[in-house]
Amino acid sequence: MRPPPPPDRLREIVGRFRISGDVGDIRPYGSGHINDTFVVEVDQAGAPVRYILQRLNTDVFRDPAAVMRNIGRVTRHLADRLRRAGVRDASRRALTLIPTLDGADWLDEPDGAWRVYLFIERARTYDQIEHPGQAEAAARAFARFQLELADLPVGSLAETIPDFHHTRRRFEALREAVRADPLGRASGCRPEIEFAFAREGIVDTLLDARAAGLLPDRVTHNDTKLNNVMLDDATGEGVCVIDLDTVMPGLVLYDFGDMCRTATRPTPEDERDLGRVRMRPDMFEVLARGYLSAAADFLLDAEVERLAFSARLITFEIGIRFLADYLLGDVYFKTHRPGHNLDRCRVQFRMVESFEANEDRMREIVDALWRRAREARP
Ligand code: ADP
Ligand code: GN1
Ligand code: MG
Repeated sequence: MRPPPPPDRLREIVGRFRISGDVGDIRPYGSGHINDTFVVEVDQAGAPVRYILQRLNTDVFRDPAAVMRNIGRVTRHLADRLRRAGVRDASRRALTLIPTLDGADWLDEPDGAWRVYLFIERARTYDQIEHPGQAEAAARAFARFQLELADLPVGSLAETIPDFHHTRRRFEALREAVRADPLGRASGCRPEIEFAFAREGIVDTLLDARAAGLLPDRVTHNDTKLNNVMLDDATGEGVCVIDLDTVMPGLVLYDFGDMCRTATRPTPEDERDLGRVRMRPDMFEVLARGYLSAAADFLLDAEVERLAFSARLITFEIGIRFLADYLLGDVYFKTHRPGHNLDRCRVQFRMVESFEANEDRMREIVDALWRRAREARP
């Protein structure tokens, strides 16, 4: 992982974007696991204006030009749609890239790939769910996002991380990490390794269905955790989907599953008191309702049939990624304490158990909502 950039360097970078006014404080911001994010305060003729400055993690995103081409396409596509629809607060509803002095979408520098976005004001992200309305709002926003990108040709976007949701490859990567065990950590997490190995049977399920032509590739977000959508402070509505680095062709099921992973759990992702970790069926119900309210128009039966399962699969996949990273010495996800990735893995595995125990009920909920949505169709 790269050392944090010194303050002077941040100021110099900001100076190379088309930002007018007097630049004030630049501070680290947010709780993402991948990129370096900063808030930039600017005084524009007496009006306080904020921007988000980000250094893309190029260890994770090996082709930053491809990432930024995707993001340019997606943000412009969304902005065009919003403007055509006459939406007045369009710049709060889709991310807006600020160009560099040369008119580019980003800066390619030896210390990283830099970009600046307008700061979405009067809205915020949540690391953990506080009430069911947030699950519904977040799911509706992510579904709308899929819907609004449905007319963008799938082939027009690059795969920014190859095999990002290839659960089989993620599983084999874990097996390899356990075998290599470079830091001797495997002996301290045998129960977690056994938990993972005992569930190999699920890893090919969606891959097989996709290979059989049952599940279409669509433009999807691929990182739909709760803190990647901004909820309006006043209305609670999901105003803007953010963190677009992994928008690429994929299965809608990965997006739905990751919403369930993060928006049905009443604790942080790294909760140490595992007794508190569980999926809440009431949260799942409103989440599924919010998702189907916008996605029912384009989903296929084959996708809907797998919605409940997708929660368990994606939570397992992210759990084994945390476990593999712990074994390899915490080289991928940012960590803030010893054993952090193992704590995160334990929470995911606890959630997998909870999804397993509730899957029949989750299916019933989805079936009932889907029946109602189909009856309401013209
Ligand atoms: P990461 O890939 O590291 O998760 P994100 O793009 O999700 O990075 O940004 C990290 C956090 O910064 C988000 O969770 C959100 O709170 C905040 N953030 C990102 N973009 C904006 C924006 N345009 N306006 C306001 N806050 C933002
Ligand atoms: C990372 O960037 P962030 O923090 O939103 C990760 C996701 C994981 C998530 C787990 C590019 O998301 O895949 O699901 O952490 N992003 C990348 O919290 O690997
Ligand atoms: Mg994020």
